[in-house]
Amino acid sequence: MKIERLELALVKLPLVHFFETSFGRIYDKTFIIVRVDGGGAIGFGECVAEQDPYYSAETTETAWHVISEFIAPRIVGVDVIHPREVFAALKGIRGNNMAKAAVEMAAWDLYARQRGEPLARVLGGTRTKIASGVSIGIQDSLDDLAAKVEQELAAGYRRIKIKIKPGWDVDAVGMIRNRFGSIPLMVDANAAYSLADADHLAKLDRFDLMMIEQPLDYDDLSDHAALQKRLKTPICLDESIKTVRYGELAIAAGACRIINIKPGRIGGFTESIRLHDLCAARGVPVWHGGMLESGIGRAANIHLATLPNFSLPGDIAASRRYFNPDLIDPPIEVAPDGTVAVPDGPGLGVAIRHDRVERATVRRASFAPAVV
Ligand code: OSB
Ligand code: MG
Repeated sequence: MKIERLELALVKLPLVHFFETSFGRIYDKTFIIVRVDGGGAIGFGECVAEQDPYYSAETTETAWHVISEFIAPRIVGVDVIHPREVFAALKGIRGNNMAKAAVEMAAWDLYARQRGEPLARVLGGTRTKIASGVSIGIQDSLDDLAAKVEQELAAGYRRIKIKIKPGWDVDAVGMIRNRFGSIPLMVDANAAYSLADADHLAKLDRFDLMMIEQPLDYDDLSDHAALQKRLKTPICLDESIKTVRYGELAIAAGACRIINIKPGRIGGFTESIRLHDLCAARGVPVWHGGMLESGIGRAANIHLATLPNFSLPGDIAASRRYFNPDLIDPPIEVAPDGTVAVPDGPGLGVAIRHDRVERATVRRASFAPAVV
């Protein structure tokens, strides 16, 4: 397989509803779409780096820089036998996993389309539908939160996750338990607490949550291990699991009992499969995270989530919660039973509306091998 050309588009889209986490509120999303051409086929990838370095150190601009200056020269025009070699071929570039993943996942899509097979199949997945959960941001009031929870339960989602931060935690969870009973419920703190808050976080134990996601620092493992000893609620790590190696260390340290896999965070599909397999071997369940992706990145997530150890509902919800219209048509829908069907066409298996991508594009770049 050879990538003959690589193109980048920086796109900006308004969100249907603002999204607020412990690190801030956003009203729109700016992200990079990667296109790779080879052997008469085209593959697409979406970079999950955000505009600001608040979830992770990477931003859309660092990803643009690293792909343009360092990844494209190592990948474009070079023979790689299989997309699983792409991450290893980028070993000389430290970190920058979101930039690497966007290109690696586009290469997987290209490979699958060249073979005429759905991405799920080439990744080794087996499911034809996946269980879907929602991530509900911090709202302006508990009444607004209650209205959101009601709406998402009515849509069929199989679990509710709410974002928490100091001042928006125990009362919000208590309100949901009071009004909605024993629904599958979890919280995500996006690193908003410290170990000094352990007694406060232990107040969540009585609500029988599925898990608490990333309560402590984005870079931490050892404080999470100490916290897990003091909590009944399982800890799930997101931000802290930057690589497969960190996943291994976190499990060994007892820093978490569950892991959130986002291919962007750990460098793409190949590394995600390695982490998935490692967790399966250690008896640690995983679920697929989300980064408010457009239909392009969302479809990629759906395919990966067909692997067997994705045994908990993921943050892979319907397009209409994020963008209207989405960059794909038809959009991703959730069925009344809270599942999302896996597209069965070649590659990502969704129809990209290139006119909409075009209209949302604020900058582009193109890379081809130098002509000799
Ligand atoms: O922590 O999982 C997170 C969105 C942006 C950055 C970080 C996170 C999230 C979400 C959204 O929770 C999940 C979704 O795509 O619905
Ligand atoms: Mg998270």
